[in-house]
Amino acid sequence: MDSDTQTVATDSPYLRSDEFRRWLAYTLLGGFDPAALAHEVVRQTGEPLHLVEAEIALAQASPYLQGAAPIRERLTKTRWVLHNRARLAALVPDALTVPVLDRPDPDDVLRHHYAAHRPAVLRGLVDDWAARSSWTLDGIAERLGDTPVRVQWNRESIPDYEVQSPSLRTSRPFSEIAERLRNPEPTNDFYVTANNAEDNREAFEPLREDVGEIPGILAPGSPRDGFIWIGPRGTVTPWHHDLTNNLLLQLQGRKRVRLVASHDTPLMRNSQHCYSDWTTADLPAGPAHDDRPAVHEVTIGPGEALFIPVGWWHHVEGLDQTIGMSFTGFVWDNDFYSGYTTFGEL
Ligand SMILES: O=C(O)CCC(=O)C(=O)O
Repeated sequence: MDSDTQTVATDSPYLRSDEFRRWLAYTLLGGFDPAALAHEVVRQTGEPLHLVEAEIALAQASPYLQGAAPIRERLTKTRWVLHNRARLAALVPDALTVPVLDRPDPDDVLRHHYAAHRPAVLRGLVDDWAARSSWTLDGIAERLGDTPVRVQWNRESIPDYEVQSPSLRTSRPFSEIAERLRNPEPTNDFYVTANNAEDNREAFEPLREDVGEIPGILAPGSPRDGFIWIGPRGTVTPWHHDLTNNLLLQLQGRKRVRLVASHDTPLMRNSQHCYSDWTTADLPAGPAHDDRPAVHEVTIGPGEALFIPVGWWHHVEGLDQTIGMSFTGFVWDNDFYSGYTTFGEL
């Protein structure tokens, strides 16, 4: 280790600041060309070129940065592996079609979707459930009356309502929620979501007797513990991925779901936990282009369930007033949560 290079100081307090040095390390490790970087820093800060070049040389000579280089190389290699998967998946003409399976054999679901890590729409799984006919807005309103229900409220007041969802959580008598739901105007301002599930366990208990089983796919008894989703036309659940495999079931109304394969995670602008910085308009359905991943699109209606593989990105829009459930209690290994550690900034 050369101690001289570590102690060289430039004459610019800004270039010597921790903030600039953190940014410089991040940018150099990201693979930015050092010469181009020097000119960019001069352009943005007005600092003299020779001082900027000296600071960049100091960073490049730093054993701290050199020690991090293999991590960058491993990341680059992982991205290469994932990009190859994306190119191979795009080779077939129906690459963006989400298959629809009618009353599927659980073994086919396991073989071709769960273990194969590919989404599918599953039909005919819940035809015998009482909830198929009893979970209408009027039916639920009658049973719940004024029972307080946890709901995401005032979502339209902040752009990152999903990330900030704990701060938007409130309780309202179900009768008040039902009244808002009866207004046909589309809105994303309120939504009973899985985030409210724990708080709503007792409130929704009377409804659960109408929930049946999905034999061979969900563990016996587990559907009753599923998450309940109730929202107006116009809800938008922004791009994110789950930490488990998930089955999203519609009982009333349609949802349009866009999906991006987990192998395209490097393109998902994932700067925090499971969220993406892409907006609704940024990623319409279609093949990959420029820095955008291939986007699948499917609409699910009453009685249909979408299997969303763990780590697959999804974006969900309520095309109608919707009532549905989601489940994670599969009969197959679904504990991908306990190995997940990256809850913060990425
Ligand atoms: O139905 C929705 O609005 C979102 C469902 C979802 O994203 C999920 O279950 O992870």
